[in-house]
Amino acid sequence: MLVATSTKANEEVLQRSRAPYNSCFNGAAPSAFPRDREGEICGTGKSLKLNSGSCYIPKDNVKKPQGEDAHFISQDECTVGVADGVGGWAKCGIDSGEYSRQLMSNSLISVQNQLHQTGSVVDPERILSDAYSKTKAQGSSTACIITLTDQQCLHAVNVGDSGFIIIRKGRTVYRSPVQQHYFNCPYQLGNDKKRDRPTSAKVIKMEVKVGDVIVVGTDGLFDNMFEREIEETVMKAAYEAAIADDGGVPEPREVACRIAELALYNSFDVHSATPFQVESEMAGKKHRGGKIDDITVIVSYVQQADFWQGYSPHKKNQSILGVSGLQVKNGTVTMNKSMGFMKQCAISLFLQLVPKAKTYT
Ligand SMILES: [Mn+2]
Repeated sequence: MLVATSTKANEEVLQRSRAPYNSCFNGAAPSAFPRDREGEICGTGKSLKLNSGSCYIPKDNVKKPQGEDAHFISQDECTVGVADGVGGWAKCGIDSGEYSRQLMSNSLISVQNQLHQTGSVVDPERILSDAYSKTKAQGSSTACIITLTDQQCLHAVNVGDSGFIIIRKGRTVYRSPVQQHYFNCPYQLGNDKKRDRPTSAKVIKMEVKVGDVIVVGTDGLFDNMFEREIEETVMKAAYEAAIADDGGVPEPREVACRIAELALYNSFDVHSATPFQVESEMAGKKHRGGKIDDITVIVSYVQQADFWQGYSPHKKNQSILGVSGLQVKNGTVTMNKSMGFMKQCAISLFLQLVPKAKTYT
């Protein structure tokens, strides 16, 4: 038996590992929010669900306290959406936030209408075209809508530079492509002739696995955080919750807030490199550090629909970290000696987090 004890050193390591680029997750890592039967893929006929939570930090503006981003979560229909009203309209006295908010509330109405009509099927392409045709506000907006289908695949539509990543076992395995006309001018939905239409949306169909973490955001997130920083924030939230709460799982909302707060921090940092700085350089423009913007983050876990049913709290705790045979109890991580590859990865990960851990064999 090998035991890693949670100590003050552990806390210090977690603190230190907050620095960007100082990755403590080298090599394969276990899924952050693993489930029993981890790795189950779509199309197997087993029912999956999305468990989602969000955080929105509008940029500081007394005249527009709501900012220009908008989003929705339909927990029951496993559907989420984000939109980012294009800021350039402010020059003409138009608040694009009005457009993005209408677009998202019309999207949510469309989800409910579709459900009423079809029983269970939610089609993001239809949501977007429905919502677009009903949105009459002035302005324009990017949009990204994601649903988990009955076939347990992720089905998404994306217009512009909002988007999502899929994190599997601590690594980004997919990132939705950005659509832009030119640097810093994303595809955008709007009613005037110069804007794009829902038919311009990139349609994405992806298989997902139990334990995947989907991070959806506006450019306020993706311009200020590299994928590696998002991955590490997700994994750290998972491990800290596991250690602090006897095997607990952080709420998706809590993880979304941690990501958004780091994006906010980076947005004010004029010294560190950011994705926006890299993009600017590639476009031949000079920009240092982060980009101050509205920041929207939605975090969705892919879970078994019946995951919590029939689980005693004890069993629930055992299943944390997606590695059966690994338990967190009273701040102590216990692992079985005869373990497979993934379990070994979990051990090495924990030993990096807890370098002074006592080990027993
Ligand atoms: Mn933005």
